[in-house]
Amino acid sequence: MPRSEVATATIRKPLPEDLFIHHDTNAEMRWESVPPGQGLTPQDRLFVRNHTGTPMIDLDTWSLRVHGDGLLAPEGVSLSYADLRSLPATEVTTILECTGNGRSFFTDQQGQPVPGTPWRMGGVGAVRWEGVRLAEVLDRIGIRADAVSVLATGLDPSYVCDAGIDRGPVRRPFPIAKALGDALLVWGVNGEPLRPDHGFPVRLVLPGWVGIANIKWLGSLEVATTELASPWSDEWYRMSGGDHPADSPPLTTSPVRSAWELPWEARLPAGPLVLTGRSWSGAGPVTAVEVSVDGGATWEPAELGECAAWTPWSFAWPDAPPGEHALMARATDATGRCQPLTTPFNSEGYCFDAVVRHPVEVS
Ligand SMILES: Nc1nc2c(c(=O)[nH]1)N[C@H]1C(S)=C(S)[C@@H](COP(=O)(O)O)O[C@H]1N2
Ligand SMILES: [Mo]
Repeated sequence: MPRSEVATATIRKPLPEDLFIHHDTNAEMRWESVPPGQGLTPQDRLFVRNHTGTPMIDLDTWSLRVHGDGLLAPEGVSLSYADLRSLPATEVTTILECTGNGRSFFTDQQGQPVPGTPWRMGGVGAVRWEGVRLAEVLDRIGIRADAVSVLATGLDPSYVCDAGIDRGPVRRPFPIAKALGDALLVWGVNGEPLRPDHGFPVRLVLPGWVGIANIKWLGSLEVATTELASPWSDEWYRMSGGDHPADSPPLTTSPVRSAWELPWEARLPAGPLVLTGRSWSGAGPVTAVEVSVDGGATWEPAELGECAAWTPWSFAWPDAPPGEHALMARATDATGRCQPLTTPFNSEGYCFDAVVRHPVEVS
């Protein structure tokens, strides 16, 4: 469908102050609003990251164009919503997390100013997706053995950067191995239809990969026998600056991170406390979480709950003394990645995975 026919607003859903922190076209989830026992993040509580605005797409005129020289028939096909829904459906639970989640801590914790949305740790959620494996779709269409790259393009308006230059629609290529692996085209979230702000009618999901890889409002997929390019892979969403090499690859797997289910600058009563939080990783389940209440001098294991994309944990603080404290939680994932105490600088403030010092005042 022509992009010009799509009406947009920045974010459509209500963003109550007690659930969200507003950042321009984006909305961050407040961690203190997450009920400790809640495994999946409902759509009305999920963070929103929009480069432009949420388009309102008409299901009757929407179609997904799949084309490119990596197909057996390069002119490709257009798939309707009904076409996709007729394919075998599958469900997968993943973490959806913005690459810039935690960005504000580069400045606030490491004294390194970085541009971009100043997320604390709430640019993240856990979602059970319903959709079809992209491999099923490509298998039916027919791809060439030498196809290497797939470019996903959204139907939201073109992104005009600060300098006033039109960079075209939000889009990002990914390797054919991911397309034929666990990539999904999704239409459902936690048992309900995908809502406008999160990609209605169909969104790409690349499990474990940085938020930008999960293109919303999917309009086309180009399958190619050459590497495809986009500003969202080649200019942004790759490491630059600091000690990173100039040819750092586009970011893929999300880092390991943790959050306390507490307000930012929490006030707590003195005495015995049981505090909760969660840890997650793009590379696999979290295997251990340790907590420090003395600025990192000593660490104690947190008690882990059952992993559902992220791992809930609790920590008993038997004698929380009055005064100001920094709560610290560090997780290790199944691949052995452990949260460091500082994250090496990168100029866009991506992938802040260091242990956050969560301020609490006990009185
Ligand atoms: N078409 C399109 N897809 C997009 C974006 C966008 O602006 N346009 N933002 C990306 C980024 S940066 C993130 S973090 C996730 C956010 O998904 P959500 O808004 O559903 O939480 O969507 C990604 N997919
Ligand atoms: Mo993002």
